[in-house]
Amino acid sequence: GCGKKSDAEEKTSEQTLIDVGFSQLGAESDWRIANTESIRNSLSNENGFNLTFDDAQQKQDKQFIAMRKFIQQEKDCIVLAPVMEDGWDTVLQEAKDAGIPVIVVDRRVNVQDTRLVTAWVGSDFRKEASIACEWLKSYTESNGIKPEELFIVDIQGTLGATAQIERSDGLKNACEKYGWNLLEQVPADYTQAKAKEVVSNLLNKYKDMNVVYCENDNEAIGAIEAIEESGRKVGSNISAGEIMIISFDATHSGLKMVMEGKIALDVECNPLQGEEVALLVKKVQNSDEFHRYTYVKERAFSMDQTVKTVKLRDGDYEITTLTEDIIADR
Ligand code: GZL
Ligand code: ZN
Repeated sequence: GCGKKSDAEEKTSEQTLIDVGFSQLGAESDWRIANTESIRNSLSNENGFNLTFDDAQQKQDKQFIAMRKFIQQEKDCIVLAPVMEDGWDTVLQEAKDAGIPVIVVDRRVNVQDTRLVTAWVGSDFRKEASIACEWLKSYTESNGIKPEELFIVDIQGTLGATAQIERSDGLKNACEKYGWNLLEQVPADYTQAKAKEVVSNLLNKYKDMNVVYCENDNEAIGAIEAIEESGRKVGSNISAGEIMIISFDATHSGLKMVMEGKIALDVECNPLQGEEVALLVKKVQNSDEFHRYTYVKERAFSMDQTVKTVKLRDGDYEITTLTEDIIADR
């Protein structure tokens, strides 16, 4: 009834909280922090959940420990944000044997038996890479830059993560297809510090490097620091000797750099998966029909006016010109 809940009602409403264990891979980037916040806010008590959170500091072994703890605690459901694709078969089989559904978010897992994963919510990283590479192709054509004049370095994310595999492959394939020079692909674990160190080394090694493809914004910030400290300029005017930065995530700090013309293109990777995850957990819990795979929406931002749309397999893709209010609400 309305008004004050009776003790009995209070009791049952306590019992009906869905008991969820969330194994988050780490806190390595702004994207990750936003992802954690989104999921924790959505899987709240008032939304009907009792959430146990674990941060594995980017170590897969710590994720295994967390998963086994959740299995031992007989959680109703486990949410897993896997640090890399491989190695999950055993612990996911243990969860299945315990009758606990596992919902994977963000990156994917590479398992023999796909039934070990009840559902997945995340981004289409391959599409993100093709948006970036098709934009670069259009940009060079619109600005009279020959393909063989591009000398690209790839600052990779955590090796083995779906985002890394697919963003790196997308670039590699585009370089082969369009005749761009791919100088080197170097891992930097999605962190600013590692990217700064890696790009400093690459600057000494390759005088002709003119495009830095960063697999997230934290790496882009580190790359910009290294480039500016070496006396070079970042920007879009490759012919004038500027080094072009392409990045992913479109975090607040990344978009500020786009606004300042320091990042030429930033492809969004939407971390706000909390609502989708909460919906999925409830549908799985109530045996309602649900989507096995859910892709979150993403855009791409640039201040450059020469490329408004790019052609992708599934049709034209609009490049969003960045404005202050878009940045404000990040
Ligand atoms: C992508 C996610 C990546 C982000 C990085 O969905 O896995 O991990 O691009 C984050 O910022 O560290
Ligand atoms: Zn459907």
